[in-house]
Amino acid sequence: MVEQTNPNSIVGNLQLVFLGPPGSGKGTQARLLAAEYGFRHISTGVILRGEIKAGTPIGREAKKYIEGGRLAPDHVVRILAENAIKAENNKRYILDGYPRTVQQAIWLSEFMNSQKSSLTAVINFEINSEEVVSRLSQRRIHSVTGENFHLSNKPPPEEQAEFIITRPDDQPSAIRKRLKIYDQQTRPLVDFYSSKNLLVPVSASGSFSDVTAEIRRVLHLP
Ligand code: B4P
Repeated sequence: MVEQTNPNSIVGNLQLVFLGPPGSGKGTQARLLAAEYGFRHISTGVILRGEIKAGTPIGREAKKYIEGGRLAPDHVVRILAENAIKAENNKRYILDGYPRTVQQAIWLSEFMNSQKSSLTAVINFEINSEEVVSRLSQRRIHSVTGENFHLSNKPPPEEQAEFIITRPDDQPSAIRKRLKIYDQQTRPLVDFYSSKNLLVPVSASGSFSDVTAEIRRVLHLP
């Protein structure tokens, strides 16, 4: 739990990482909290998909990794993440899905030091693999707005059916690969941030509002 006496002061200073397996709801919760508290949502997944859509050299390099369920190369994501953080000018933001490797975490720490800034907390989304597989296999995306849906928990609107797609990395073989990669490359960050006293666990297996309430509680958000 993050120790703060004045809940309003922390809203002004939040610099968070959302860590967790694919499909644990990092993006969903980041969007909800950003809308409510007005801090910026920096998702490397969203940025990478934007580069792929725009057909940039970075997007062309990242595409073959992401769509097959692998992580984009560290050096590619580093540039995108640091540019996005710099644009925020040390204000409040959530890093959703960055870092995802120990190398990225070391770079992030060096970068934040160079900006005279530091992380407030790393929210660790705890959830079991069965729940994650069920969520990802039911995730659908609006191909124009990028909005996320879930076939049972947040069904896409029927009148928009022609725009609703399944992400290439949400195919069953890619989901299995992403979970394996999470265990090998991202889970070590739990110990990394725990040893720095930054890790704040939350149970991510409840409903949308349960998870939001728990994040609010651990961060003492009003
Ligand atoms: P991301 O776009 O970050 O997405 P994600 O990890 O798949 O999902 P997230 O945890 O945000 O789950 P969501 O809210 O959507 O990454 C995609 C890919 O980009 C990565 O695999 C990687 O290849 C690449 N990438 C990104 N960052 C990188 C980095 N730093 N380094 C290298 N590569 C990188 O929720 C999932 C589903 O569950 C949705 O359908 C949602 O509606 C549903 N859901 C959410 N919360 C729920 C709840 N409480 N109850 C029921 N359903 C819920």
